[in-house]
Amino acid sequence: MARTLSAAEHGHYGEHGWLLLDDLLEVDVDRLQHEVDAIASWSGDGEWLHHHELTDEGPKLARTENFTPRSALMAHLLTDSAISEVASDLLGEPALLYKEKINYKLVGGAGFSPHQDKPAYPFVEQVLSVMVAVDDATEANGCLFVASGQHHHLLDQDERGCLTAAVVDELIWEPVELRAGQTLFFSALTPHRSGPNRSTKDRRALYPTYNGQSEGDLRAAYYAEKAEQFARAAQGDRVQLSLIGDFEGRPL
Ligand SMILES: O=C(O)CCC(=O)C(=O)O
Repeated sequence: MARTLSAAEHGHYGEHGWLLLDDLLEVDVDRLQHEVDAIASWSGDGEWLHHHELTDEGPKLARTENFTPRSALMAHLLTDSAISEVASDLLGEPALLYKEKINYKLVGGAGFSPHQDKPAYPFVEQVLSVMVAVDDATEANGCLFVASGQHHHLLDQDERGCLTAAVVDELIWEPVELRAGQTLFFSALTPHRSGPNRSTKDRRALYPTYNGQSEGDLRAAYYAEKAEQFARAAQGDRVQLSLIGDFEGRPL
């Protein structure tokens, strides 16, 4: 039977704009970690996208996207498991995978400026962001901080597509620490940010993004748009990972 949410879980999401669940991962954390290691090691030509950053310890992998076509395990976990069932329940209709990413945040990896995800997602109105912790995410290694109850509209953005300093100062930020294997669902309008990884262990996280079936299957259009925008983008002072400038990592 499909995993659906209780009234209390729906209530929490509706009030706060996020929901943390324990019991959705259908494989052992070791198996997930092993698959993330395998994806990180992919080289050569393929449709997947690796992005790197310069840390004080040298160049490191920051993100991989577009990996479900080549990973049966990830395709299962993100499109045909309790995670996508809960995404469907929250969207109120079958959830389709809009995009998928792994943020590695290896030791010394950079954080993300305060932002809402929605401006980074063209062609779509209702979007749900999800984080599956591959490693424990703590304040020391750069867990998310969220502003609860602020998921009803877009807030003022700066030229990077991140929240303005005035908005950031007004919001109340709370850390959301996750144990490896836990899943955090949050609205694409929920303001969030994260710090760098100042610990001695890597903090990897898997982020599927979903839209409702009524808006169509937009994954190919998203990756085509990303390729086009990246081909046109000039190198700046930050590594560009997405269609907004939220990542604070330095270019190689
Ligand atoms: O992984 C993190 O620390 C934050 C990620 C994030 O906010 C994003 O990718 O939009």
